[in-house]
Parts: sequence; structure tokens; C-alpha cells
Amino acid sequence: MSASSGCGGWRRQWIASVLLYCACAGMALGADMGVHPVTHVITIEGMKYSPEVIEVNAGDTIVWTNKDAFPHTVTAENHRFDSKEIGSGRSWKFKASVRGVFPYICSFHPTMRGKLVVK
Ligand SMILES: [Cu+2]
Repeated sequence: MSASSGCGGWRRQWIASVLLYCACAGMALGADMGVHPVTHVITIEGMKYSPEVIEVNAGDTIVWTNKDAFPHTVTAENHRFDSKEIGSGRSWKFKASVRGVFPYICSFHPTMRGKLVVK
């Protein structure tokens, strides 16, 4: 096979324009659709939610993992969500679909406070 071809230049240009088109389309899609849903992890340890405040996008999932030796809950003050009891070493998952600010507490230890911000 010969490396030199009469239409190599044309072909390169065509490929370059296709690549450019894809890059632009990708950027436009990214801007329109936002980011893909992701999962955020909050650790419950030492009677604290860590991080205490988390900002997520609607559609994201949040997982609380209890690393304490006793149970906790993740209970929204407005009762939008309630994990009920999360035993030691267990996790609870919540998909944030409604935008807003959701302060939450542990119903067993009301001094434990966290805040979920859904954008
Ligand atoms: Cu607790």
C-alpha cells in the first residue's frame, strides 16, 4: 500500500471538521444537560455528619454511612425524607430530585445537624 494518496489532504480536512463538530456538540450538550448524576458520600462518625453541609445537583444520589457503634437517622426537618434507623456500619441512600435547602437532624440525637442543598 502506498502512503501517499491524492485525496489525503481532503480526507484530513474532513476528519478535522468532523472532530471540531463533535467537540462543539459535546460542549453544547454539556452546557444544556448539566453534569451527569453523581453519588455523594456523607460519613456519620463521632455524632457528626461529615460534611455537615453538602451541595448537590437534582438527580444526584447521596449515601450516608454510619461508622458509629450505634444507630443514627437522617431525618429532614420538613420530613421530605427520613432514613429511619441506620444501624452501625449500615448505609442509607437518597436520590435528590426536588430542589431546595433541606436541613436534617438525627431523630435519636437532635443535636446532630446537617444540611442538604439541592440545586
Ligand atoms: Cu444519631
